[in-house]
Amino acid sequence: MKTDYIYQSAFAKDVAKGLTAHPKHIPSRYFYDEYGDLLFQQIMKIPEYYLTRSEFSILETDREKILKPIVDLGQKFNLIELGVGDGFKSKLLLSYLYQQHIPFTYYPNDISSNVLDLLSETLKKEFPDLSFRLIAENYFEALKKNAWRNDQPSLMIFLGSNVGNYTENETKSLLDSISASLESGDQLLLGFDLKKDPAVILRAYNDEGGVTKAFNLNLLKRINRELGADFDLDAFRHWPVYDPVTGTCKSHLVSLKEQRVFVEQLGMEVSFEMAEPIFTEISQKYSVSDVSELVEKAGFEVIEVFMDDKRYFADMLCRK
Ligand code: AVJ
Repeated sequence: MKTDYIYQSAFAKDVAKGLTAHPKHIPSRYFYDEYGDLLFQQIMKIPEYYLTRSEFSILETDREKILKPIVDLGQKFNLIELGVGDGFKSKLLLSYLYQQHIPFTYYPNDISSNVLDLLSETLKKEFPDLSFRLIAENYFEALKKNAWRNDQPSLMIFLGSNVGNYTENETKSLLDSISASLESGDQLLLGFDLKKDPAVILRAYNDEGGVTKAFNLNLLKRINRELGADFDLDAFRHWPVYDPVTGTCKSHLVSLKEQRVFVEQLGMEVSFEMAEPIFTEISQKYSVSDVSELVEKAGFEVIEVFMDDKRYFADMLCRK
């Protein structure tokens, strides 16, 4: 007889589902616990991980042009940010608006309440008069609750190629939800990583220093700690792959032997065959026309596309 466990958390439920699926998988949103947040902040600084620096340079160079259409409406507006993280890049936009005394309310969202607490401290220090409200939810929940709905226009920003963490169908439904949460005339700034030399892409997910490997393995560490599992982290290999046909970069943890892992809180033993993978993350790469098509299907028109000098990364400004 099979025992039915009532799982405590969404994490427990998703891990139970993912480790009994074929192929096994763990959703990438679970990277971001306290240690994972720290590792991701390190990743953003490693030489191979060009994404953050590329987007930073776009926002630094073009922030005035990017913000002009919303500022030109001449009204107080909502600046809603999905997946803010440490806000390192967003602060370029915030500081521009703040210094020009342009009125807006900031709604930073992240799945990690840890990262939002840290952000809240730095916002109060750096922008003492800024009005902001934290939204600690996953994107879909945040969009559904729509806590920013009022009669002001909105600019929603979704930076860092966070949109790349989804399958094509999930991306479509995420963009539909974004569109549904906005009013006609509202704007969206969407940051995405561009297709480029596959060697450059693969190195970004397989850095020499092994930070990305630690980030990936942190999923198993988290299952060990939060769900009482006994994963041996040395028995799994970090294995990213990039397919230049589809533009999909995928990360895996591959079992280096036949092994069994016990997950106490799930009352579950998980067996791995030799070389069996756990699929952990998608980081989709796009062409500008791929993304134009996606946003247009979700009911947006493209206003302008901003790129860095190397054309590694793009921020697309759209209007609903
Ligand atoms: C935060 C989702 C944009 O996919 O590039 C970095 C996460 N994973 N290194 C990405 C990540 C491995 C990152 N995003």
